[in-house]
Amino acid sequence: MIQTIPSQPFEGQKPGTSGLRKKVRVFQQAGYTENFVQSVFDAVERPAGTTLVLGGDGRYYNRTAIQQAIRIAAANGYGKVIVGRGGILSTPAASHVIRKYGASGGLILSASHNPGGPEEDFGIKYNIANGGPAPEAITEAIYARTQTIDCWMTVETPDVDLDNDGETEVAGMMVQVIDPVADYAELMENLFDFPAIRAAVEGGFAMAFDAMSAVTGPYATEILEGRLGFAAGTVRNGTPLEDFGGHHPDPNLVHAKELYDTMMSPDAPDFGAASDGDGDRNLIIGRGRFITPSDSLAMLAANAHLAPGYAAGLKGIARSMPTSAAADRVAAAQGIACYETPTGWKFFGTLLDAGMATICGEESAGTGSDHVREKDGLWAVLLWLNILAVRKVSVDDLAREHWAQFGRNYYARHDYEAIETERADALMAALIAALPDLPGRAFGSLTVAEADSFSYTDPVDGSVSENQGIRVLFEGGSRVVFRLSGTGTQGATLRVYLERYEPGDGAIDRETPDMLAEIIIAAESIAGIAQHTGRTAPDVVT
Ligand code: VG1
Ligand code: CO
Repeated sequence: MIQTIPSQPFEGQKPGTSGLRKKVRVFQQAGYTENFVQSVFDAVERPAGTTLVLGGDGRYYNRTAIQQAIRIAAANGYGKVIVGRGGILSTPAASHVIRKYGASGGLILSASHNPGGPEEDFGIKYNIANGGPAPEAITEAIYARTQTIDCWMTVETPDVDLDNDGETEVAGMMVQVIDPVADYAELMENLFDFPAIRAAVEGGFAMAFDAMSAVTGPYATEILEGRLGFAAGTVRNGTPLEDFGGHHPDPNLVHAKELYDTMMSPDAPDFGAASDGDGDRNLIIGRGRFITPSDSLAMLAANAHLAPGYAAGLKGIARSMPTSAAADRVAAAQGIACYETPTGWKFFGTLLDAGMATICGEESAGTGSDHVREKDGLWAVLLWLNILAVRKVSVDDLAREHWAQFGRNYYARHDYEAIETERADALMAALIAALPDLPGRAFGSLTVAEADSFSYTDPVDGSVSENQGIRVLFEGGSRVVFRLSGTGTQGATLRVYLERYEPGDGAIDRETPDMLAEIIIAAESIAGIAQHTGRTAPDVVT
């Protein structure tokens, strides 16, 4: 019954910041997806007869890859596969399902905010038994296996019906199709004060949620409209589409512009939010007030105790290095630790498992807590709703009060996309070479205090991750960070992260571009972006 199919390694099956991401056409090559899935099963820890969770963001190729993975799992001795109906599981929901049902891990099929469709992107990510992304030691082992693999195993069986809940046997393995929303919705109801939010809604509080034709649609519709009583139509673009309607399911001011325009208009609802392809990112916009993800992390941390799930307070906060230091000030005020990790959710797992951090966040619109081991878009939205319902203030007032208390970290990220890889590498190499000479140099009124290549030693397991981005810290707390993206599928993407701190009694009510103008000029002088890449302006500013 089990078939062993001879194969040869494919180049480049190296997981990046968040799994293996390539063009659909690449995954469609004969044996490509199978090689990678087999390599995962060869490399990871999985007792015989264990359970695998399987689901994705519904993008093009999701169903094909799921049927392949089911057959390969059956041939490799899994006892059970739990799969979301329709092949759907948001990333945070998959993390929860892994934890709740004691699976040894899960395959999440997603390229997150990258566009979908036959000519666009697909991705596969493995999460371990704690529900979180595989740490680097495991992704390295998977990659090593892809370089030596010479066969993969499968079983011959018809496709499993993914559209009806229930159990099917596949070559001695059980496949259970579950409601992708139910477990997750129950978890949210346990963490947040749903009655308080419902009361606010009854009192006229209104919101707009853009699901961006991606995986969060069914979750948001059930929770926001179904359980919290928001008006029908609150969730826009709520049906997951294989190509996300031709858009990038990236909840930022560029790709969620319609929502932004709604929120800046005179008849805006009280609250606006969006999430990404796989449901782990969030965008928060109040009426007339955009909240940067870094600020959102800080504001949520400062107010989390208002939600029942966090009433006992926070054990610690963790943020990725390029995320602004706004959360650090909240941690200091609460007398708890703030950890600075490399980019990517996998670095939060040990801190969450060890009970050292409760809330984590990234500047890229990822926020989450120890309720799962992934960032969680709807969770962030619900925590905001809970806080607003209890405090009965507008987003704008909450933000102003926060800045007056803690000061404001003006922040923006400039992305230069699809640069030729050699040019991007040359830019980074030149930056690294220039590091020793930077301290003491002046750029306009800014003087460099310190400059380094960020290296992280995990405080729990001692593992070291080097070359995680170039930091240039100026006197007075302003900063610029340069790093190359690890999620793109075309050339290189240079990310330039800009930050300036103003104390609470300073200029906290200015426009971000004005406040960052000098740092932007300094970043160009330091990195020679135009000279190296030929680009004089970023493609995306978030
Ligand atoms: C980006 C973000 C990072 C995030 C990662 C995965 O990585 O910067 O913060 O964790 O995407 O998020 P990079 O290497 O391209 O900068 V998701 O929602 O795409 O899974
Ligand atoms: Co995502």
